[in-house]
Amino acid sequence: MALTKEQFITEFKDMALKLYAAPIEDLSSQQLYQALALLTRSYIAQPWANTKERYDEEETKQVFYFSIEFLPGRLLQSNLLNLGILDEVEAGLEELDLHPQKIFAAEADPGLGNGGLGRLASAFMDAMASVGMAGNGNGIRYQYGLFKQAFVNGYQVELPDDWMRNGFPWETRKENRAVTVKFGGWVELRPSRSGHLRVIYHNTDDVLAVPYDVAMVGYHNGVVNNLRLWSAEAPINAGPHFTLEQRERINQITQILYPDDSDNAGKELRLRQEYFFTSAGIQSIVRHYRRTHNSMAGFADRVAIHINDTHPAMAIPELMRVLMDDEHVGWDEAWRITLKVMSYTNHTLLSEALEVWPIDMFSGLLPRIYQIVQEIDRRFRLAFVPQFGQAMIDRIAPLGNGQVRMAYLATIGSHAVNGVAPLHSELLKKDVLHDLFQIFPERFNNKTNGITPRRWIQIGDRPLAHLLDKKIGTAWRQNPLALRKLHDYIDDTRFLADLNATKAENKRELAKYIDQTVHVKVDPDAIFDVQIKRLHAYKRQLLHLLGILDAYLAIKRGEKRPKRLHIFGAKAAPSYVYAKEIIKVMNAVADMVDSDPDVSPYLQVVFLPNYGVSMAEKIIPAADISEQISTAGKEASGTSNMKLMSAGALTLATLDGANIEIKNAVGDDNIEIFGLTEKEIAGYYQRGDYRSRDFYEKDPRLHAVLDMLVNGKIPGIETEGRDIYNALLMYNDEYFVLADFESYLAANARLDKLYQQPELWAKKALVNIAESGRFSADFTVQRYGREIWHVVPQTPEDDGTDTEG
Ligand code: 9GP
Repeated sequence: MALTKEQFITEFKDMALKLYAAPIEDLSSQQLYQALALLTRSYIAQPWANTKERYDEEETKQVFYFSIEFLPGRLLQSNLLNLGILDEVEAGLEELDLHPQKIFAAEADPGLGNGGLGRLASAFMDAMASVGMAGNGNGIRYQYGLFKQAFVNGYQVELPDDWMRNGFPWETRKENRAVTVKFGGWVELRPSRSGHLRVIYHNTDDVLAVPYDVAMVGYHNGVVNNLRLWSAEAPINAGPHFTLEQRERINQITQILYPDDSDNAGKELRLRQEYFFTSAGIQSIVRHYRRTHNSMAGFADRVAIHINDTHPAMAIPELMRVLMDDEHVGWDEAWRITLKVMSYTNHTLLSEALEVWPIDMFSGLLPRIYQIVQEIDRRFRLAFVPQFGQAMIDRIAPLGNGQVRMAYLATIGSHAVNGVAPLHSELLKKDVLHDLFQIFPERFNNKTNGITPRRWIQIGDRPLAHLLDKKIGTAWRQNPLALRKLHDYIDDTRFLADLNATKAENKRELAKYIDQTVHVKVDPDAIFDVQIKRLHAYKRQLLHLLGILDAYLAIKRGEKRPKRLHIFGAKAAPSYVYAKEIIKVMNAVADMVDSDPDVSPYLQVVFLPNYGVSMAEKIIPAADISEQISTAGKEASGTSNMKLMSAGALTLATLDGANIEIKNAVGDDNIEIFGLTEKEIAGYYQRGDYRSRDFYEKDPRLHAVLDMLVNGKIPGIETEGRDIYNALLMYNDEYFVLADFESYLAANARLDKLYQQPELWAKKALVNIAESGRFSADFTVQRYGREIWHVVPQTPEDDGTDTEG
């Protein structure tokens, strides 16, 4: 859109006055943010309405991305960027003597997601709008995010993430689009006079699902898509017998992301959440469709629904329910439509993340849905037992072992099933969904994850963005494949020095931020070695920690090394004791290193609390090394690996997830690979001959490091150190940390050496930036669009460079 600086200044002052009846000089950063957000919304309103109208008029096929998490990050800057008015707005604010970055920082990160899964969903929202695809999100409007992480005495403490405290100016409440979601009670099936089955519900607990819509603005293309978030409310005519307790139970549904599910009540609440947003989404999609169509026959030509991980897998029986019970479509036709509409992405091979529900709970809470799942199960068995045998079908039918198995249900009810990196997609076929692959081989495919360089470079890394503009022009901002032009400058000494200078500038900025947030002074000349992701044993923050302890001992012995600053950001799930123990030990090691004058000139460790999208925007541009060190075969894809690469960090990686594609993209010389391969690990499993103790016995460095966990050298970790020591030695190190220790150290030593040659380092950084464009989510969603959703993407065109296989 077009907006001059002067126009902006007038409109902004006007908006601030209308909102606060005060001149801008008197407003706080939060108030300025609110005024600016509302003004920005007013710019979005018309293209938002136009986009909707166009989709309806042209009967565009629409994608609905169902996800229990979205992690959009702050929206103000990104909306201004995508509208094409960021520069004008910043110039205007500066002219008013205001600090744009201070105002942007007043925005709370939406607490609607927690990790890679949610961030990917939001990257897809941004990408779909930006390539002109009609893509909508469907999720939950959580009052509270997962939790706000603080450290007390080195321990993780979980505080409420009251992210909506100051309101969420980007949302629009649409009570005229509310729907009712039914729980519990019982159903009666009665033939009606017209021959249809009448489904009569008795004694249900009804919940009103009220949608809040958030605009998803496309980059410089006038497209604005919709993210619909559902909030649970008491029914309007709840009647005199509606108790406070009932009201409370309803409020709970959308109160918090991932409520504690360590007991049955918590589990049931999660099931309620899942059905709630899935049912509300399906009902609203069908209702919208039916406004302009008098039958459901063409539904699958106009609608694609994507199941992001299994949380929304109930979309399958729910669509069947609506088609049959409300629209009176027969089973066969309803199933044909459902299969054509639904597609499913699996995001993990970890068994604990493959959801199952106890049948008692499921059938009690969702009696009609359970009947439909039973019928899906019955027909599945009938169709495939003759060819594949009872034993195999028993293993993979939707119902089995007293459970509803959501990954199997999702696979059976979708026409496409994908993993998120080639290795992961292969392992799905080989392992977790192997039997289903035998039956439906044509459904399985890979769609490697992607990221949005708009947020990570254009917004997050402005020094780099400006340098790129100067050297290769601005085409990369529209089409990130244009970053490849950087290869032409691989021998341009001046440019390589400039690249190093932007990194140095970003490191100084991060050093300031670290000082402000945790009051630790770090040396901006150190190597910034970054590991930012959820804390999980398979991601092996512990291996990184053992490496730090080894460096500590080496420096104590008098070895000289280039100074390294290890930066961690990670939340542990509140009930994940082992992960929390690792956090405690990390914090203890950070203190120990910091207070040792022999060591602190060469080594520093900082664990930044409450890692999230906004913090990532600060850390990533400053990273020299990106640690992607999961046990091979365990990380489905990863996306921080892609973001860090695009900032020119060198990846220190195992051959896992999308690391493999990064390696293929940059070549062996521009990435540091170490560790066991997935095949080698599978070999250990098959033979059953992994003995972690052998590594401990034969490697004196490892021995010394592990002993530190229990010999009192690290203060305050008696219990935690012992538990970790035992997990590694007595319980045989489930994630092969000890097996990979030696090669991890060797890879680190190579990086230390390389850092002594700044120009060579910069060349490798350059190759990483140049090749990062292929990981743009714009291309990822175009592949989904072409191959799964069958919608036609518009701009900009993928050049066919495929990262798959
Ligand atoms: O653990 C995966 C991560 O590897 C992947 O990048 C991300 C997005 O596909 O999904 C994560 N999975 C989950 O968060 C839960 O399945």
